[in-house]
Amino acid sequence: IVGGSFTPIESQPWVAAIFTRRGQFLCGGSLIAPCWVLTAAHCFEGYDPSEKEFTVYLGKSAINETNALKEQKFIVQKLVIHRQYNASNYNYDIALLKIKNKDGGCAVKSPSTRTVCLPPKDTQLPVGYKCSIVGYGKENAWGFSKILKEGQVNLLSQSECRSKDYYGDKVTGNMFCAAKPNWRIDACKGDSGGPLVCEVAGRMFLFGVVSWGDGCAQRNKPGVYTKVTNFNKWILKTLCNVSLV
Ligand code: 4AZ
Repeated sequence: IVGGSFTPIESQPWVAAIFTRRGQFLCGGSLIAPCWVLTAAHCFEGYDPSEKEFTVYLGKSAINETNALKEQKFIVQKLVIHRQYNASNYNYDIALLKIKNKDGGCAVKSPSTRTVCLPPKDTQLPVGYKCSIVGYGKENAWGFSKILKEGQVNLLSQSECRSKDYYGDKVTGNMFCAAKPNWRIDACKGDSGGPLVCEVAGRMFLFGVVSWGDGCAQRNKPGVYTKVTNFNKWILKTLCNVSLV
């Protein structure tokens, strides 16, 4: 996250950190059910989905620190990448991970670990609505923060984001944009897959998955997010179908 501030995991306890089996940090994610993490499909480019060679942590405040008292560690039992994911334009940039710990269990609720709500289908927040992005990604051109950060961004209209100066028709109906009017807060490399959450009626809902952008915190180049409300059915179907397997 460029701009914003450091935040304890207890403030965003649904944030997941996805690593390769070799311990390389890959992406963020969001815990939407005790056994399920929602993330971006593009995180797994170059990996064989059948390998499922990933480790997922919950309750982690920094990606290079271990706190055994707070964190929970999982392997990936099932990786479901949206069938229509298009690597050339990041359309349908959404994936689900089914996680299990070494005893076969899923996430246990604690001050550092909790599920986030999914917005009811057809929920539309007004343009300008303030939401939060969270991640362990780059703070600037030089390096990863490695410590969890949070920043506040405003939702942009589809027409603004699809304007010629912004992204034109690169922004599909499965995407939305968010930025700060001064362009100083944005998601960046390493924040991919992580949450954009918005507070509605005192509860936090997952509206976006960090997907792409032209650089970070650049004028007229907002962050682009996968529109979670387009995928209610896909998420429910995946959780139900796969749970039976
Ligand atoms: C990335 O490379 C990335 N400014 C993620 C988000 C944004 C840009 C790049 C949005 O993972």
